Amino acid sequence: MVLFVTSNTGKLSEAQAHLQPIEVEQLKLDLDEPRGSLEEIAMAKALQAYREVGKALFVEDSGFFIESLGGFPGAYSAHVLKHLSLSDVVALIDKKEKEGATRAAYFKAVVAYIDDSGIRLFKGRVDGFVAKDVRGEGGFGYDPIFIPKGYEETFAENEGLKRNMSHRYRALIALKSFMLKESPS
Ligand code: ITT
Repeated sequence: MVLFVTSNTGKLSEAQAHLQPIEVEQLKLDLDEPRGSLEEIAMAKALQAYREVGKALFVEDSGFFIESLGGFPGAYSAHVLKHLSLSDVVALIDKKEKEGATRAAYFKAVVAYIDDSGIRLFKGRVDGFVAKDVRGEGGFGYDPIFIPKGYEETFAENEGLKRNMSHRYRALIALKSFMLKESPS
């Protein structure tokens, strides 16, 4: 069993699926979120959580990076969705496209795992585009406006597609193989 410190139920259910057969339990802690890169934020949160609970755990910091906005919202992704709707984001990217920019975007996840032997980072990324409209009911966050490269549906329209290629899947598969190597039983 491993603790996942998060308040995001979308992240939690994906982590429970990706880490099987390792059991994942949610732990809600009110952690400070420093400004910085996903790596810096994930490390700081993992250290703070470990100081509080003293048990093996991981945190995951992720974000949606839009090329024409210089990577924004990135580490501010959760915050931005509290103030803007997904259609606002699409409208902004439509405007940028008219000015000659691409619709390229990616998701990135950084998992920080910590136990008594230290802290380790595992990363994943998936590239694609900002959709022309908000589509689909599945997933969470920016899923209804993200189309992975080579496909036509958004992650929210096709959760099966998301399952095996997402940034979170890639980071957590790396964590899983590390954990199974550490304690194979
Ligand atoms: P915790 O910190 O409690 O884990 P959070 O949602 O605040 O939850 P982050 O600070 O890492 O987590 O913010 C990540 C945001 O990036 C998330 O809230 C979404 O808006 C977006 N995001 C990350 N992964 C995503 C995914 O798989 N699909 C859609 N949006 C995603």
